[in-house]
Amino acid sequence: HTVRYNSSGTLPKEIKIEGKSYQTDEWMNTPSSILSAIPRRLHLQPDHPLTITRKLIESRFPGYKTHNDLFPIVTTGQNFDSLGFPLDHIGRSRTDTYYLNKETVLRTHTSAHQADTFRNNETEGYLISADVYRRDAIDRSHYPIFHQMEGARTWDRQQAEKEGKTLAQVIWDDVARIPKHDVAVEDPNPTFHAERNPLQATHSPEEVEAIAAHLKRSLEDMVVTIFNAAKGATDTGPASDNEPLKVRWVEAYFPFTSPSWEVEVFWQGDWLEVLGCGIVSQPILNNASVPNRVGWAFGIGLERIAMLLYSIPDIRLFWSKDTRFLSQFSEQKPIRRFVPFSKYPACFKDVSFWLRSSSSAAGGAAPIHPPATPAAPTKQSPTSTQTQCPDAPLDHASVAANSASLPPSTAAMPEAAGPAANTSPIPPAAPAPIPPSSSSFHENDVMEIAREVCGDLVEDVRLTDEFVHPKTGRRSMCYRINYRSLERTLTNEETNQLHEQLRALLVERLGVELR
Ligand code: FA5
Ligand code: MG
Repeated sequence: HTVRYNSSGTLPKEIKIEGKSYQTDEWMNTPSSILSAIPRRLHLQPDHPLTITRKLIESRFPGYKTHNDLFPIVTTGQNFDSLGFPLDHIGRSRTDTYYLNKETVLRTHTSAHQADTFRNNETEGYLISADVYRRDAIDRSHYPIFHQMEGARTWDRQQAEKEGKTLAQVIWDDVARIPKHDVAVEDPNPTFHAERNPLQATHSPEEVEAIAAHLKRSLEDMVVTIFNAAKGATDTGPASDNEPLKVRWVEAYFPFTSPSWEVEVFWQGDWLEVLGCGIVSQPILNNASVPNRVGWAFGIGLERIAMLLYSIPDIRLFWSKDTRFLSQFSEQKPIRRFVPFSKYPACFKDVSFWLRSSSSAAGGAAPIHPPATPAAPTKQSPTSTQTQCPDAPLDHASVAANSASLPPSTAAMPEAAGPAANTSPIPPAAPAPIPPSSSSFHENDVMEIAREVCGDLVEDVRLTDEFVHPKTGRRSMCYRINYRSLERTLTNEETNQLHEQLRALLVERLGVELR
């Protein structure tokens, strides 16, 4: 399974993944650490919390055909084009998506399999659970690999006619079969809205009302039952704060559904997005040779649900092989709140650097040669020698208090921190596809290098300072790296070594100048 890199650490021309060969090109940006995680398939490991979560959700969709071992390497056609992603969509960029070559990516979502699964036309409903890959931030709720479950349900218009019914009638009959629940779910928006959340031209309002009712009832049933299961099984489940479960629907946007919605669950004082869904874009079904079918689809984050169910505090834990983690979960036993084993000390280290001149100022004010002695910056910034090691851990609140230019603090979960990689409703202005040789700086490259050097020994990477030199126009960035193992105390020597490697790789890969 191991992907072999050349001795220089550069990428080989051809890579083999589970017996399949891929030719790489200048689009290749997938590190060996990611490729070697492919065989893990956490959602299939017996007694793994992701497996338990997957099975719990599957149990609420009886009769749906499950696909749990679809291969993670797909074409850009499957991941983007088949779903109607515009050519300039940010999700296609190399800063957001792992490419093997121009036409081949690690799937960024389970929706990559929608078109193929509809084309097979095996059943009316299906569920696809799988590992998905995104270049993203580093913190306790972001990992470059996570797991999603896709679900879809369609109905055949011609079949309805044969039964002498309208499509809407057939669907409402099915809605009546979904179990009822007693949680008051907030749903203030109309099912569709001409500007914000439009109907598709080929769908009647009656049909969409029926499909939306089926979708919403199905997903509410799933969310309510699994959280009640956790609550009933132990009084220390997700609702241990004794708060009643709060769920709400919000309007959303995806290139491949309309109208679209998201489900949010109230958790630790904030609304947390758990899934996206909507009425399937008819061209997807038409292109899949099932033009008479109409229906809904959803995509849910399995880690997100598992973290809620078990109160798992750090997304890296899912990858742990430590029995202190794994032994706490069992498919046979009721859900119990995860008991964290002792938390080991954090070690914060800063790295500050000047960006390459070519990428330092969008306005082109940057000089070609940096001055030998940069003038004093306009404001105080942390230097690369500033560290807070084990005995003096610095928490994020105090960092925030000390740093005037800190970006909005990364909230508990990614959607609150920024636009999801593949579903940004705002198309970027630049023409695409984005050229691979782009010299501009992207934060995800820093994240990637941190992952490559530290693996799971990095808990969090955040920008703590950024400024543009008033005379030279050069841009300086300072990132704070939080080194922490989930399994042991890191030695000073070890973190110093990691940090030195990280600094060297930043220079090598990004051409930055360390400060
Ligand atoms: C999608 O990926 C769409 N494919 C979902 C979809 C499917 C919509 C079918 C409509 C029809 P999004 O990027 O928002 O959407 O991700 C879906 C869910 O995956 C999120 O609600 C969240 O639960 C989870 N998720 C997204 N990003 C992360 C992440 N970085 N870490 C953990 N979970 C994540
Ligand atoms: Mg989202």
